[in-house]
Amino acid sequence: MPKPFYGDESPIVALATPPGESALALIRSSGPGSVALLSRVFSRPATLRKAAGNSVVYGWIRRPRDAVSRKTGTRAWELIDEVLVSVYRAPRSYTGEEGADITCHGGTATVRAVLETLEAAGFRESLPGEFSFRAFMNGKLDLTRSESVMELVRAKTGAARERAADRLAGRLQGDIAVMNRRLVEALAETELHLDYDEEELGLSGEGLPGRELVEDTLQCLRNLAGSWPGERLYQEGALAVIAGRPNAGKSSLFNALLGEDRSIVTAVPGTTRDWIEALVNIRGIPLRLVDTAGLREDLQGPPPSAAEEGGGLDRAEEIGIQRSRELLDRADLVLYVIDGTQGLRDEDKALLRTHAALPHPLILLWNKADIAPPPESLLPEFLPPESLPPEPLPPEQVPSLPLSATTGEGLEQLCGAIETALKGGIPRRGSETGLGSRRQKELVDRACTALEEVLSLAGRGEPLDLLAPLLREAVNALGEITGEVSTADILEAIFSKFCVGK
Ligand SMILES: Nc1nc2c(ncn2[C@@H]2O[C@H](COP(=O)(O)OP(=O)(O)O)[C@@H](O)[C@H]2O)c(=O)[nH]1
Ligand SMILES: [Mg+2]
Repeated sequence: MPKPFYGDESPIVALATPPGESALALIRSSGPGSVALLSRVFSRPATLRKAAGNSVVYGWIRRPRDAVSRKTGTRAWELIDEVLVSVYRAPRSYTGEEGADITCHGGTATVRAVLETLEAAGFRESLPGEFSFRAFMNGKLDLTRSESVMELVRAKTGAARERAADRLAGRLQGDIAVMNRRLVEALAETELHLDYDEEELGLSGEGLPGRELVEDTLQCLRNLAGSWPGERLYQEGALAVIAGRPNAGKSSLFNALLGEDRSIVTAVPGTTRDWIEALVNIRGIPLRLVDTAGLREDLQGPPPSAAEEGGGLDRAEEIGIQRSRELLDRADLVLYVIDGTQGLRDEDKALLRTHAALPHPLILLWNKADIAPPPESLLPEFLPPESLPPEPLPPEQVPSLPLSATTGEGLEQLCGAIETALKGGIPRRGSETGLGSRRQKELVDRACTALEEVLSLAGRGEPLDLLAPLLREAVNALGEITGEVSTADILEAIFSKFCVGK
């Protein structure tokens, strides 16, 4: 069989629901002739073949028994599963092609048997994102909407879903189309002037035709580019590491934020030997929260040599601590827990100084506030200035909060502080459209750079034939965002990141 490729027209199938045990599973198929092909392994072939688009047909998936059993007179068909088939007729389907969704029972063996039957009948297993690829090729979705489909599949929080749904509804596509039209207009005017003598048209110096159009569009594009840090946060989430001395209450905080007892909490220092990660939703931001092994002061130096081993700490705890440090390097945010009953120890100061070298924001938590009231003012005497990170928040703004991981006091304030810390440098935005992928952001940047250059060259009175190619470059970048301008390898790179069945 030839290697399948995006863009061939063969009938394809894929399981669209997660594999495993479930009441029902959805297997989708698409491609010219796919309904007739399916009817070959369906208990009511004629009904299925005649079914109108957007209708549902009840029946069984079945497969022919082999020749030997046919001779022995047993039933010619083996029944595989009782199913409902939703029929689509071109162009009224997700892909724009004829197709059928098969709702079968969700057992692993059942799904496998149905898929095998369909493949034996002539369907081929789809490539990742191939359904969406076909939808794009058939003009059903532009690239921004195709990408938002995957965003919806991956959305971890309600806020992330809302943003993706906005893009699926075509809002970003619409905004890009408006900008594109303006630039094309500016380009057309520029090219028109190229065909004539500039003197004749009365142009001089800064005469970039459609200059205002270019300036307005550049401003809109800059706003759009500015949306990405925020959008990215909702899509990709952030990594927050809980750090602090052993017994400070890190695992208790982890559990409190999770709302369940995932991490072992004991009164013996060093219980959390490695690290534990969980995904929590903090004000709509998907936060990967990590509970680490305590970072002990006596371990601040290089790891002990083999000869020194066998001292106070066992190997497992050492490895855990090493991993904690690596995690801290990658963190977007550190929640530093101080044991209120012990106060700020030299060990804490040393650790805070280590964090000061890292660029991520820090939130200090005075834990066990229920039994150890926090000092009158946590700042400044509580926090030695040299222990504070210079970026991204100035020292006086490092949030420090009293907390009780066991009673839950201070947790709400902590969630607010996490949101503020992560959105620190991100401007607050209203209901404006936002970008949905890094790819889109890069193209918007490319368009901005080209337009900035157009304006700067025009300002210096450079001739129009130097400006026109730059305008065209911006138009092409916008066209690539929606997919109007695309090449096979760009498309393949985008859709191959999708999951199979989408
Ligand atoms: N009273 C009180 N005890 C706490 C609080 N947080 C943690 N603890 C206790 O402190 C001990 C150590 O907690 P744990 O979460 O295991 O600390 P870790 O070593 O930093 O992970 C346990 O006995 C907890 O019950 C708190 O807010 N108030
Ligand atoms: Mg712990």
